[in-house]
Amino acid sequence: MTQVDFDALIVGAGFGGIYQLHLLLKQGLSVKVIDAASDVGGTWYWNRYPGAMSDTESYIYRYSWDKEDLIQYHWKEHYVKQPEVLAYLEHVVERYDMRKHMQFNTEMENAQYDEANNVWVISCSTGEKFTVRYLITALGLLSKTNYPNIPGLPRFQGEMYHTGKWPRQHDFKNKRVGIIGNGSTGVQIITAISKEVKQLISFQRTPQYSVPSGDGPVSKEYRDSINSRYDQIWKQVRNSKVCFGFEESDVPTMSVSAEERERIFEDAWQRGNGFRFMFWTFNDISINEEANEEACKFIRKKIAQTVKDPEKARKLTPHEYYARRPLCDAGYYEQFNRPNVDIISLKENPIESITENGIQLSDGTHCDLDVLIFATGFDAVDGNFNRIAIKGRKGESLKEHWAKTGGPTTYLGCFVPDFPNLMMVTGPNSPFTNLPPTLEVQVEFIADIITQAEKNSQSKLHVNGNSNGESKHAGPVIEALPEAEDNWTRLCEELSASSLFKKTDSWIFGANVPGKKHTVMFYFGGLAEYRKELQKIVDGGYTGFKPF
Ligand code: FAD
Ligand code: NA7
Repeated sequence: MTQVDFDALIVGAGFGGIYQLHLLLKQGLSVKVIDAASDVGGTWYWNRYPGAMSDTESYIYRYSWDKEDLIQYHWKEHYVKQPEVLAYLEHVVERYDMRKHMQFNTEMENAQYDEANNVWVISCSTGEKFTVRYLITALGLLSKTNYPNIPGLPRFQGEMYHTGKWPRQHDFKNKRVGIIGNGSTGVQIITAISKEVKQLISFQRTPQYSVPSGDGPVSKEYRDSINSRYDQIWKQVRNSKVCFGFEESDVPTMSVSAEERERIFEDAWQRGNGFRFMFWTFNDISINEEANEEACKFIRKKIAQTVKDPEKARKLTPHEYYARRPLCDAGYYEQFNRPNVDIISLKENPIESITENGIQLSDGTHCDLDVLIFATGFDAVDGNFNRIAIKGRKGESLKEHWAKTGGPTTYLGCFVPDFPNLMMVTGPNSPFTNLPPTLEVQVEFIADIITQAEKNSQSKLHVNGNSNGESKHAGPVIEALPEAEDNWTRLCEELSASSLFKKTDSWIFGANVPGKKHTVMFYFGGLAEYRKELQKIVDGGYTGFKPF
């Protein structure tokens, strides 16, 4: 049997990689985690921009598996801010003494499956090579930054930042700041820095719908009440669709009177949270055009009521479907009432070029800037897989495999045929939800399938071991069948067919990066249904996999 450095290599030290390490260590495997970052945290290591925070409520933006820690580890407000999430993940790593299994500043550059020996050989930016039996990627679906290709960009002499690669320090006082991008990140950073900068210009390509987050301090009574109900809470979350801690509505928008609709939307607006507004109010906002327009009209009315300058309000008002990841904010539209905050509609007045000291617009206006911030998002979901070469059974890379299948296809979001013993946490076509609960389900499934395969392998070893006690068997091979990948892809396509998300250009369908194929990249069936699918597979003796 080939000598291995570790049983498993996990790539990525965010929410997914940390939990995967915890479980595999518990199973007695030797495991190493590597990350390109210089410390743990993943998303919350890289995204240190002002205003960075979760848009899932604090009490469920965390792990569910350590009840004592859940109850004892404090959270102050309804939403956890970036420093708190980072501190939480660091705390979990310390609590379970996991750091000694982690190596930072180490990027996986390529990985090659060695079929003869049934091992993966991974080459890293440090020059190191690791030979392992299992390769588990927890690369993050929002971690490869997307920079716009705007003429003149390298000429800019001021400070330049991407929100997804934010430095530890910045100082924007008395500076003129331009921000390109107004998705979740743009909305957060604009809301956070408007009051401290000399001037802020939002360069907006497509206006989006945002609702209040409902953030604020939590009382001791509220926390105690959550703590006393955690078992119920996680049960509800795992049996829901989007896992945001509320019961999703089963009421169609147009089945109630106009007054009742208004009351329900207003209630959701007052409670706060984007997912609540989209999925708790009615059951068809994301799939029915008429229902969607009702939600749009409500939010447009709120924008008109909030933004005093009619010209700014006009530019901020969206007219497309309300069908992107639903945004929420702590006073985004209000910022445009400040005299130092302005907005340019790039559809009306496109950027001609970036200059040494600002942005030149097509109408001849030059915006002088000291700081330029790109809140332009990520090459999401498959971006991190495509930039490195992960080569499977036939020496074919994932990128090549996906070029053949027509998109980033997987079985269950975790497995790909011809890539034995490669497992992905939140790979393409994973559930579209609040992520920690989904990450946990996938991490547990991966840990379980490895345990089962190891057990099977031990019994085979018992039967086949030779007289020297050496194995003729090179360890288990966990590999999805091509038809399982096809069926999963078809299911994901069917589930997204009626979604207005599909008709709207955003990262969710790969439509935010020029040249990237617009294709299904998520399972829209919800976590409850996803868990049922997994259970069926286990009950069937791991259907969809080659026997192992
Ligand atoms: P990540 O946290 O992205 O970690 C992946 C790690 O892999 C990174 O540290 C990266 O450096 C490393 N890596 C990637 N490629 C390589 C390589 N080749 N070699 C070595 N290391 C590599 N989700 C929610 O559910 N709710 C929210 O409220 C929410 N808010 C968010 C806010 C922001 C600003 C962002 C960007 C994302 C947010 N998300 C949210 C999504 C968030 O990414 C997930 O919730 C979660 O943090 C993902 O954890 P992960 O472990 O899968 O990946
Ligand atoms: P998003 O949601 O992809 O938003 C990116 C924003 O950047 C969006 O407003 C884009 O406009 C804009 N953008 C991108 N490229 C350009 C160019 N070339 N010119 C002008 N504007 C551009 O990324 P976020 O980081 O905000 O959020 C991603 C997820 O991370 C989010 O859902 C949370 O889960 C955390 P567009 O709309 O494409 O016209």
